[in-house]
Amino acid sequence: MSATRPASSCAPRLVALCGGVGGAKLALGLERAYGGAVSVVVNTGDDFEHLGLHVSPDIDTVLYTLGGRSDLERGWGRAGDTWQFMKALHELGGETWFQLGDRDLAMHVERTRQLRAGISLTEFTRNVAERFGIAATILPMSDERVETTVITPAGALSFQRYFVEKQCIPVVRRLEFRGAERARMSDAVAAALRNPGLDAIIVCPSNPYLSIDPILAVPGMRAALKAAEVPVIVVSPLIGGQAVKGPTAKIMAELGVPADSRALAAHYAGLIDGMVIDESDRADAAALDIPVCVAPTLMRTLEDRVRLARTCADFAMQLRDQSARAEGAGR
Ligand code: FO1
Repeated sequence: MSATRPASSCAPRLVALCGGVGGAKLALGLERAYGGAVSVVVNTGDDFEHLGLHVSPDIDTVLYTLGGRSDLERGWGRAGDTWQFMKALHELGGETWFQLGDRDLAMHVERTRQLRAGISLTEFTRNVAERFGIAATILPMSDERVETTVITPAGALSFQRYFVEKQCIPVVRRLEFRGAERARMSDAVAAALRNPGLDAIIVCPSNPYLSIDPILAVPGMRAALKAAEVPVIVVSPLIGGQAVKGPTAKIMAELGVPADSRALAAHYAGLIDGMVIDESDRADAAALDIPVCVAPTLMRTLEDRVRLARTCADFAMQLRDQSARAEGAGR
């Protein structure tokens, strides 16, 4: 980070990096707090072709969450969905391991149709966000396919086979982001990161290995985050050494990494300027050699989401001011 730019006087302009359920909660808080000043760069490494349809689970989780249409209980899919299609598919002996609700199905059918007609994933996502009345800009990390692949002792599993069909039970030896080397950061993501008015970048409390690393694997992404010259802060997905939901702690153990804030900071070393950790992990703060903000990070209610969003933005602005002062003093 360098502090060459003056702090903006209105809502801080933020870019958030986000995966599915956990990340979307903070993205919602950021959107409610700062509206159109927020751009959310979303992981598409979970995307896959299923039943002939292009499914983008993390994009949809963010769209449904920010668009007030998500099933809050499950965290994914649409609120009030019905399952007639799945029942009929089951009757026909079709593949039912991945559940597509009747309303959710409309998203996949329409996205597939538009992608085949030459509309980019970025454009499709922008149009849906507009129709859902979402103020924030929601950006797929790339318009090209990147396939998160889980390498287990029994071989390679595509992400959804690992996550949904095998329920994250296989041991993770390694993760591969197939196609990432050929993927291009979309122009919209590049523009959001190059925006001269950008104030901070926030890495949401998403799984670092499954949700954030695919974003960082897109060529040029790490360089663009650095070149933005704004504070980059990460919100730990761990609370008391455990993930609120999902396999973060399990994967860390399987990769031989302790499930704590220090290991997360080491994972993001060279990229982040500060970390937000939960109050229950307060003891970890002393072991971190980057600035730390200790705050309640469990997001049960909308108020929790907005409060954490404001805490993150305030912390990032503090880092920016400190860096400006240090630069001024060094002159
Ligand atoms: N998660 C499940 O655990 N089981 C499912 O059957 C399932 C279906 C599904 C359909 C559409 C969608 O957008 C998401 C869906 N998810 C399902 C969630 C998804 O696997 C995960 O949210 C992510 O990919 C991890 O972030």
